[in-house]
Amino acid sequence: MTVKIYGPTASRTSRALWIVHELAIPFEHVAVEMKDLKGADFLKVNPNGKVPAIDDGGFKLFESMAINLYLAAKYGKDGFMPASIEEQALTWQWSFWGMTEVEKPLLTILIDMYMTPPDKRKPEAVADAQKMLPKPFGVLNAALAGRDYLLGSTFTVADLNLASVMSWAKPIKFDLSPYPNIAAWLDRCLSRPAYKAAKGTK
Ligand SMILES: N[C@@H](CCC(=O)N[C@@H](CS)C(=O)NCC(=O)O)C(=O)O
Repeated sequence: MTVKIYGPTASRTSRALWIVHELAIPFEHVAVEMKDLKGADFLKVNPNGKVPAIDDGGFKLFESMAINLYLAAKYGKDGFMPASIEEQALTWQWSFWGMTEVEKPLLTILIDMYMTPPDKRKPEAVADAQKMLPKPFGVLNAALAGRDYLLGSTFTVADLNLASVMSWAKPIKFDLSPYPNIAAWLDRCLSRPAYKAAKGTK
């Protein structure tokens, strides 16, 4: 059985591509273009008209974090999805936290820097977004003190999900020097061969 992964690599689809490489899950990458997301064919896969979305043998799922938690629970091994309910809850915690506390400000800055013509940029929105990040980054930096990964010494789906969101700190050149634990953890996660393999897809 192959899992179909829908969406271009240069989108949140890279999160799902990372996990299928990480877990060596057989997959088919359907690099549907952004312009086709509201077409009837793709709306049958994800009625929201957004990527990523997957089809795992007829089971369809959207939302990047839900997709990765599902794939980890179904195909993970060696603790990639931790066994205890408490550690599983921590993977949900960090996945939701990434989406609710840091994704939006990081994306605001990224879009302004790379996807917005200079005359349409909004420096006030970027300044507001910059101000939103130190508080959650302080929380994450403290959580990573004395450990290599979010749950301890092993790379899990919690790290993959959160690092996939935090990876946007790189293209926006966010100064992580006040957060040395985050800087080291992010480099550790993003140097994984599976991350690089995922970024190399179309
Ligand atoms: N919360 C969703 C966000 C999905 C999303 O907005 N994806 C973007 C691409 S990165 C998209 O499909 N945009 C097209 C649109 O909003 O019309 C997730 O994490 O999967």
